[in-house]
Amino acid sequence: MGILNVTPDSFSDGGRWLDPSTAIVAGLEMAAAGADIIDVGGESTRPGAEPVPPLEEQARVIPVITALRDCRVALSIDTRNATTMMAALDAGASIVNDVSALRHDPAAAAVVAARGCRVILMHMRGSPRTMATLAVYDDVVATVREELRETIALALSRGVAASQVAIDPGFGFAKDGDHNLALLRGLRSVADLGYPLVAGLSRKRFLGALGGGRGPADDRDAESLAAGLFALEHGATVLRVHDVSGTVRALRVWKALTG
Ligand code: HH2
Repeated sequence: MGILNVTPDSFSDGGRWLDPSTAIVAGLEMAAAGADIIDVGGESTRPGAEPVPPLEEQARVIPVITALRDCRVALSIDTRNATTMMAALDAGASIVNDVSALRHDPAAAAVVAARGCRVILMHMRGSPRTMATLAVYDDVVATVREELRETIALALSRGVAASQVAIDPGFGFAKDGDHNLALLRGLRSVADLGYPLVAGLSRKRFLGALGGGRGPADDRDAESLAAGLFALEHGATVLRVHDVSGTVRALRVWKALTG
């Protein structure tokens, strides 16, 4: 899953694709490089980020989704807002990626249930503005697993079908560096919930710290690849990445070796 942030302030590619024509070219390049999914987002969810009004979010993402709808790659919309979900599904997206797991907007679950699209339910506590203060766990793996189980049950109780659901442990969302590392080591236990598992590790700060680099976020692709391959070996089915070309080439080698 290639990441296409049509935002001025995303943590690693903010401002790069804000002009729709550059975003569309970047999306086509991701498709040509071998992405299976392109995840289009119009609101940064980095720690401390301010919410973006849904109409502004839609003005950023809808032209990009409309232009990419025929590129034979599945499109997902990275949003917490029900009206943006609807507009994106109408424009050609087939997957909803909601970092709030359908909790931020009370109308979101009904949209996903009615449209029958795939939905990624990610683990987070609070909102991007408040989550850093909520990173408190005795056993982060067991707790994230349990909270994801409750999140899935809530979505199902609102009419979403189990066959629509994928899950994501939410690396960097209400977790500190040690939590992220423990969660990655214990990923198999989250995968054992039995749903397709998305891992969003790309360029996250804890990987930069582990790799010893002090550079900017867009200089963390080597660390991201190492962590991504580990995630695949421990139950992940989708890697959400900024560097599609490098990841696809690494995966070809990995698949040739592992069968
Ligand atoms: N991480 C980010 C955004 N959306 N969605 C899922 N399912 N999993 C993630 O880990 C995830 C996500 C944050 O990364 P990015 O989109 O690069 O940055 P920003 O939120 O600043 O736009």
